[in-house]
Amino acid sequence: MEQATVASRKVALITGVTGQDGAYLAELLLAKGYEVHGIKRRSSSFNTGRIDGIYQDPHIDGARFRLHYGDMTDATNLIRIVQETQPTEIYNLAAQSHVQVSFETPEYTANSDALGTLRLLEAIRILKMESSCRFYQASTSELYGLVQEVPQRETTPFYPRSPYAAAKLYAYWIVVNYREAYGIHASNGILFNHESPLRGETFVTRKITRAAAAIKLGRQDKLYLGNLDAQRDWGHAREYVRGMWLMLQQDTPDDYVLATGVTTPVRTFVQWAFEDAGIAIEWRGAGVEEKGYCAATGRCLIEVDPRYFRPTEVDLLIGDPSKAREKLGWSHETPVRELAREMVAQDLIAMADAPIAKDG
Ligand code: NDP
Ligand code: GDR
Repeated sequence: MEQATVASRKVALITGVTGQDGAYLAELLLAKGYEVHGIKRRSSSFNTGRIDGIYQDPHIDGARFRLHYGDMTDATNLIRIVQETQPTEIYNLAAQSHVQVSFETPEYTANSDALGTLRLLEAIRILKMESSCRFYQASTSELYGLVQEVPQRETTPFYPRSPYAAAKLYAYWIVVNYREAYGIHASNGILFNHESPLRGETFVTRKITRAAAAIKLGRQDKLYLGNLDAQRDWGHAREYVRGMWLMLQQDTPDDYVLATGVTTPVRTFVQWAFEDAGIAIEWRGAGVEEKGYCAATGRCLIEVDPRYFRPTEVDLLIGDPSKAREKLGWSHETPVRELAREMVAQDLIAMADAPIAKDG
């Protein structure tokens, strides 16, 4: 970078850059002229598929996108990366983000999602960057958990229902505390579910759109799902990362809900996705006996498998994004029905020669 002053430098550090949101955010910030640094984990296989399209060869002059090996469980590594990159904005998106998996790996989830957040905030303090570096925390509608109030807003009480949500609750409050204690410009984005063609394959929307495409193409026989009655407020990830950036452009840090204000049962999303793949579904039975049949052939294509039920479930999420609309000027654009259509269209292309998902 040339003679940029501290005030005009735009340097972002994104943890979780290889994930769905990280990929969209990196793309957005590069388009805005930022120098973007991302932390990726070492893996035995390639894990940069979502960001390959924006990769810049570091050997070429003027490259503005750089990746660093790191992990949220390694404090010294995080401190060193923050010191080396001197970011003006940190977006903490890295997390063990799968709710069901968190019941199986609760300690690891707490280490990466809760303590990982603390480690980054401490890096800011240790390096005396409290006034030069802003901080975004990927908080979640899972904090609301057991329904206390609908729609859920910034003032709705939290009641986490999984090890993931409990870890994110710690992260939420440590961000608030470091803001109040040390004056760090740190904000929580309480984001409701957001999806896209880049969504991880074991989250329910993508599992459904991939299966609808694979079944249509004759590459899969059946889709097994868990709780079809859960309701989620699903928006488009590309629009939500813009909200993250907006939060860090405000004069004062704060916490904001990003949501669409519309909720949809999992069962309806299944119906839409199969419809978009050209398969009309008829439902028969109820509860664990419920099955989805192809209306044209009578073949059973969808079956409930209790293995996918969670020990404690979040039944209903519907967010009120009024504060983000009024203070940030943010609102969602893509309705969930259109989102399902986009995801199925992409999966019909991708599934033509992709391997079939094993589990989810
Ligand atoms: P993804 O699961 O797609 O991405 C998670 C990212 O975190 C990946 O890059 C992953 O790396 C990385 N990661 C996981 N564990 C570690 C670790 N120990 N050290 C370093 N990196 C790690 O999540 P999303 O992009 O969907 O979500 C981004 C964030 O927003 C997460 O914190 C999630 O909990 C939160 N959130 C997501 C919502 C959503 O609907 N998508 C809603 C609300 C909050 P790798 O690629 O190697 O696995
Ligand atoms: P969620 O997303 O738990 O809301 O967390 P997910 O897509 O995993 O589940 C949504 C709902 O669908 C039900 N469900 C199934 N879920 C999965 N994964 N697989 C299935 O087969 C299945 N069948 C039914 C679930 O029980 C649930 O009710 C996501 C993650 O991105 C979090 O990181 C983020 O914080 C929240 O969204 C907001």
